[in-house]
Amino acid sequence: MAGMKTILCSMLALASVGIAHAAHAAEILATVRDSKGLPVEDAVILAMPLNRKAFEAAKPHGQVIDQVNKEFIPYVRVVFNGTLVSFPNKDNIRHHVYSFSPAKKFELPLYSGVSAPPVLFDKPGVVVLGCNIHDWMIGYVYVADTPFFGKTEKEGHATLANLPAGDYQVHIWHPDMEKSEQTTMQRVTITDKPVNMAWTITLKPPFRIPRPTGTNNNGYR
Ligand SMILES: [Cu+2]
Repeated sequence: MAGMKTILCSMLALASVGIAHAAHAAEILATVRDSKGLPVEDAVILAMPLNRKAFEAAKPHGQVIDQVNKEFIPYVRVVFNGTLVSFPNKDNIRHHVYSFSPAKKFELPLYSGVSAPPVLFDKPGVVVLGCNIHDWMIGYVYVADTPFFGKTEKEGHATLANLPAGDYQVHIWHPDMEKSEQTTMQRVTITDKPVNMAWTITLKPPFRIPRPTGTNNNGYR
C-alpha cells in the first residue's frame, strides 16, 4: 500500500509540474559573436536552474553522431548527462572512433555500418572525439549537467525553449574559446516572456589537422 501511495503522489507531482510548465515557461534567445562582431556557430548555451528540482524528472534521450565523408556530423553535439550516443558510420570504409578525454575514455575499434555499440556519456564535461585512421577527424560531445541547453547555428543564434520559470545561471562553451566557461556566466530570471541574452567571445585559431589531398591513399583517405 505504501508503494501505491508513493506512485500516486509522484503522479500528482508530475501533473502539477506539467501545468506549471504550460503556464510559466519561456525561452532564452541567445546570440554569440566573436570579438570582430561575427556570428559564432557551434557555441553551446547551458542554462542551469538555481533550483535543480526544475529538472529532476528530465530523462536523457538517445543521440547520434554520424560519420559522413570522413567527418563527424555534427561537429559539436550537446547531450544531457546520462545520454547514450550511437556512432553510425555512413562511409564505405571503416572508422576507429576514440576519446582520451577524462569525461569519457572509450574506443570503438575499426567498424563499418552501425555495428558499434552506443556509448554512455555519464560524466559532465567536454569529450574530444578522434578517429585512429583519419587524423583530421575531430568532433566534440559536451556532456551537460542540465537538460536546458542549445547550440548556435550559422547566424550565431540558439533558442532554449520550455524553460520552467525561475532563476538560472547561463554560460557558454565553444571548442575554440580562449577563456574559461566560468568567465561567460550570466544570471537571468525566466518568467513567461522570451529573454534575449548575448555573449562576445574571443576565439583561438581552430585546432585542425589538414586533410591530405591526392589520390595515392589506398582508399583510406
Ligand atoms: Cu575515420
